Amino acid sequence: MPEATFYFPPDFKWGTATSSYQVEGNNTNNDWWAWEQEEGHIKEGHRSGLACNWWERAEEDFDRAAELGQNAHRLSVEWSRIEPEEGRFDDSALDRYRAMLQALRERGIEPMVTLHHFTNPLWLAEMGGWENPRAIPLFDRYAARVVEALGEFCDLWCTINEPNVVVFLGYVMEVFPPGKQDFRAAMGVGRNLMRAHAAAYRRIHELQPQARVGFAHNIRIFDPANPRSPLDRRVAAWQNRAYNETFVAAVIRGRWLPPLGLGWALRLRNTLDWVGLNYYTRDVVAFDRRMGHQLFGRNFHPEDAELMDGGYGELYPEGMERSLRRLARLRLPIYVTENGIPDSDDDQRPRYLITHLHRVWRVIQGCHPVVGYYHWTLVDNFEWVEGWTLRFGLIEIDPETQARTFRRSAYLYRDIIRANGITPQIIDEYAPEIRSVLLPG
Ligand code: IFM
Repeated sequence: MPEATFYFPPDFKWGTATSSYQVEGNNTNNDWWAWEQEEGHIKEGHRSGLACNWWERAEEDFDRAAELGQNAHRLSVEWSRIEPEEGRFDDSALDRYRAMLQALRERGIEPMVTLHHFTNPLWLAEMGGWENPRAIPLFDRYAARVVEALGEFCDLWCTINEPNVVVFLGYVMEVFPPGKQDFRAAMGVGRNLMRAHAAAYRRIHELQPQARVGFAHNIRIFDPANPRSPLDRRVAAWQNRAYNETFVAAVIRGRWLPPLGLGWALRLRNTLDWVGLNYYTRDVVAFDRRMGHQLFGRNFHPEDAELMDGGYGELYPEGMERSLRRLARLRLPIYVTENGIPDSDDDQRPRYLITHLHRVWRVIQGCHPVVGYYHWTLVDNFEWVEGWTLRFGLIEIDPETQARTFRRSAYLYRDIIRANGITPQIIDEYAPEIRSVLLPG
């Protein structure tokens, strides 16, 4: 009897994801550039600099994506380029993005455009960023300009990337700008981001009725360190609610759930056409009364966990399935808008890719509509506070010379896309050590 192939639906989208700041280079007019210049913020004093030089040469990497058979790409546009000063829009920046989207289309790659991926124009940061409710109408106006300019090439929009990450890393953990530890401000920022999402959702549909609009939600699994401890269970459940559930509840049910807020948010209700999952890893959580800013949870990795480079997290494919099954309850199309691993020598990535995609496949077998997968990422790029120390790319880059080298995983992803599934031959060639797990008997 022939061995099973894990086939994906015929119209499945296979892509990679990137963000403007991480790949374009010289994005000098935003809060992240300012943050980078301050000592101690970025590991080893690294700088984004020219990044992957996409502002000049994105098309060359689009060629590489096409060569690998990808039919989708998620990129973001940079607010600080498009609106360099409040109210002044730069048509030449929009033209560059039009050229990029056209280039993707010409290569048979469908673009998904993210409007906000972590960075804020300096002028917005100076007026208090997302703590200031004025950010909402300003984002709405910016979204309108982008859709008017780029709508000819794109109708798949992601309003905001990982609002929960913006909130927790910027306003609780002090590692993203503005580097605060202020829970009250954090929750205000979270509400404003979700209000901005809803405003943009409506605006985009007004301008482009056929548009499909969603946001990219980072889900992290939080499991109690000791499942028999009621306190560990309680803090894990709280972190889960705060991080994973409240943002989605606002835009699906039109409700603020604590700690994000309390009461109705009716204007926000039903403002998703699809939901995006960014899944990477899980934490185990133990109650610790000293960790008030983390809802009294101390987060760590299980002792026997296999870790990714730089302690980025546990390699935990089951979390992909658990996250997708949670989102499936929303009864909306799901894109895996990000999933990937920092692995500079590419010794874990093949296994990571196959096991995570196998989990996606399992969820699709349950008739849940996962419609696409965007691997993070196409080429190594500037990894925020980790600088260039973490390498997530299917393609390796030397940021000094800009030289590219395909990693083995790039060919693995190409072969999966070609087969539109995971075949026994692919497993044998790229990760024979997991054959007995995926193909028992
Ligand atoms: O590089 C980031 C991306 O910008 C947002 N999601 C997680 C990725 C890897 O850390």
